[in-house]
Amino acid sequence: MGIVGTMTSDQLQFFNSQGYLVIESFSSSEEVEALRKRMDQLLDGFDCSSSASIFSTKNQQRTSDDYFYESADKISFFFEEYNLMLLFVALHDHDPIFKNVSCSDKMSGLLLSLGYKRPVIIQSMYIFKQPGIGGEVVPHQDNSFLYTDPPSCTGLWLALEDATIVNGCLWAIPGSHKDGLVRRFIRDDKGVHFDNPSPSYDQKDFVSIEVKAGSLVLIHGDLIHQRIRRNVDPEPLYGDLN
Ligand SMILES: O=C(O)CCC(=O)C(=O)O
Repeated sequence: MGIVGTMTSDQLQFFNSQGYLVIESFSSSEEVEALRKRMDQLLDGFDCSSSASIFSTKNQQRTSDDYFYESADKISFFFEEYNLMLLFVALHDHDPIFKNVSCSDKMSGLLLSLGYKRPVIIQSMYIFKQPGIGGEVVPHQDNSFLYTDPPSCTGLWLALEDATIVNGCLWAIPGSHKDGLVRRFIRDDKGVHFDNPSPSYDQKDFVSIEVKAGSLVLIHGDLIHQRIRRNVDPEPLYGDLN
């Protein structure tokens, strides 16, 4: 028998109404450990004096260099603002350990529940989240960047350690996916740009999605979400965002 959808109707209902869903204990501690260990090995082989570039959601022009576009079908390293490093793009295709997890029946089962017939992975990232350093990810919808008509993107975000408001958990506006896609990121002969300006969002509408290591967060492609950086000794929560 083929793979079947594995989400319960309560989970599906939560995802459809909120635009995200946390699946606790999705990955075992052994699986999490194997991914982290493999990343240590990949990092050992990375020469940081070589041609890594900076990935920024605030300055999209930075993501338009050749290094960025050539990263689509291999494992590449990027830096974020403020020294946080991020490894990016085709882990699911090029590394057997990451591929096993990304292409598992467990993952497919979730996507089949969401109505996918033949889910395809188009991008994977591994993001380091040391407390106190690293950039922010401004409010966005993944469908702006991974655009299809009709929309078809769902994000799968696996916590490899406990993710909290201190070390960079996700934040999202529940239900915001129901308002549809607000803008597209476009690459044309003028370079890269958005077709519309960003709306301004009230930070009070965001909820933090703090999760334990091994939890998986499903993110609807139209959900407004972000990452806020906080210091180890936190400032007032919304004090430094503008
Ligand atoms: O995990 C993060 O810090 C942000 C990731 C994110 O928003 C995204 O990849 O769309």
